[in-house]
Amino acid sequence: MSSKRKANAERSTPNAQSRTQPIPVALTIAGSDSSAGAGIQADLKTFTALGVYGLTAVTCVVAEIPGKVSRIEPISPEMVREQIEVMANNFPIAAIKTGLLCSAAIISAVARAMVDFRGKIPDQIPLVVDPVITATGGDPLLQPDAVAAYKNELFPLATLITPNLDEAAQLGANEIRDRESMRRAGKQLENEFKTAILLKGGHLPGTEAIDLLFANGKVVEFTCPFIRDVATHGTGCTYSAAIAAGLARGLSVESAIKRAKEFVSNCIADRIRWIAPTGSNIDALNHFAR
Ligand code: PXL
Repeated sequence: MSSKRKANAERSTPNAQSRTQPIPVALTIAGSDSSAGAGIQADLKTFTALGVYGLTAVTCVVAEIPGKVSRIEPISPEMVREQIEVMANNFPIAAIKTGLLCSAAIISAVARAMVDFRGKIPDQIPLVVDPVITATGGDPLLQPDAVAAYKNELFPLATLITPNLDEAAQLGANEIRDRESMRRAGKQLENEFKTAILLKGGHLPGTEAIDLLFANGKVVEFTCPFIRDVATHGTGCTYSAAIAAGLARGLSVESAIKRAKEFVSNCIADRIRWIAPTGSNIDALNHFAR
């Protein structure tokens, strides 16, 4: 290019310089939520809000509104693997999260892809597993026989697993009624799955949303005021995506969780609300809350 044309090109693209700056990359392997409050849509909004470039491997498509799942269709395990393979071969992925994985066959495909593409340095590419089993409204999202595949194939590869209290129970934790039983259950899961566990206590009675991190035999508590009267569809997805974003930016697991919890609380506090034709509220987290 002549020096004059080069100078013109540079003038017409004033931020060409900044576009070449590296931005951390995170991959989400999750389902599509047509109402965009949870799933891959929540993950991408979270990554974007936190300054991370998000890649996706879609595992299933869910037709739903907050509180009511209408239909789920899985993507073939081969196609899930191919999405991961193409991304891993071309982008400098710095963190990975999984959300809704739908079936045992997809969990197995994801676990095999993790072994193949995370290579021999899994510590440098953290994997956050959000073991999505049931939608906030109570509809089942994961096929019942898939829990065993989680335990046997994916959990051994995870840096952090982020169950809520219902998911903890379905993964075999003893009954959780209060903070003490929550501590016992978290330790039990950490010992069984041999990796860090973030047990999310949002459903416990009380004025605070308490989460406990069990890692390396230690317990760390994260607390935020509980925000009432907001339908919190997609909170778990947003939380795990925000943790993955923090890890992609080089934060420790503990710091990533602390920032992610603040981020989710802001998204809830600044929620968006519409009135449906039935007259009921439809709430969505505001991922771009100030
Ligand atoms: O919030 C859990 C969840 C995760 N992933 C997808 C979903 C939902 C909830 O409905 O649709 C794709």
